[in-house]
Amino acid sequence: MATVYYAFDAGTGDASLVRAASFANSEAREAAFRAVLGAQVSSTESFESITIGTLTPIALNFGAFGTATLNGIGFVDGFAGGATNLVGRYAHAVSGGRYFDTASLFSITFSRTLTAIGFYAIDLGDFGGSLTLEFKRNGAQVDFLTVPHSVGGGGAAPEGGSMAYVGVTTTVQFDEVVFGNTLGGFDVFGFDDFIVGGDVELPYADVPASCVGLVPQGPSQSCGITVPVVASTVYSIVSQSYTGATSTCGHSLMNNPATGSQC
Ligand SMILES: [Ca+2]
Ligand SMILES: [Ca+2]
Repeated sequence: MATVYYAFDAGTGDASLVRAASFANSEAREAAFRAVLGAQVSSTESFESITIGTLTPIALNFGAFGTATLNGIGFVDGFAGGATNLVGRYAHAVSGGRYFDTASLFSITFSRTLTAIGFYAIDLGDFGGSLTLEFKRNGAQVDFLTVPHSVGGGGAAPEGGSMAYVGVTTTVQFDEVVFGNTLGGFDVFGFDDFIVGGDVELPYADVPASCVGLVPQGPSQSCGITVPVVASTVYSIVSQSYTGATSTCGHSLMNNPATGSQC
């Protein structure tokens, strides 16, 4: 199950030279999403260090939350000083101004498991397309949702050139997100300022597939295993308090990380 944090700022139309008049709604929702994540949030991948024109696969950096690879259709574009690409897409930040521009399907594969992702999305739905998010773990779908943005036509405002914030938390860990477009090749989207986060990473062995979805995956709980939240990417288990519902995992808990999960 996923929880979506969404907000929208109207655009000025696809043919406009300027960005949305305000990002206030989107930025307020980002702040609210970050408040939910607390300390479990990565650094921001803003695309500002990636050369304009770079095609996929594109390497992304999420600091303490690992790396990722962006595959599929699209490229990094950029316009300084708050300008647009003249058809309604642009970066979130004024300084720098780089973002990912895509007309179709793409995916981000992460180096670790996560339970949260957030990003700015530009120019959604102005030609009738809807953004979908498929969450995967080890190649299998664990969640799917259609982002609840408005859908218009013809590139006009308010959808044309709009800015939206989309934050999602999931109750099941994922290691890949597939970004779909119901009118791929026709309605083009822009993306910027990705963050990821959520549940702490388990050491050495991940949560076994038999545990996925059985208990909530909260900031301090994974399949009934309580692990500490530390700055390093290496964790050690300090307690083994089983707090999950009755499941096939029973009360059998992860043992020494060196020997893997016994759940
Ligand atoms: Ca950017
Ligand atoms: Ca569009």
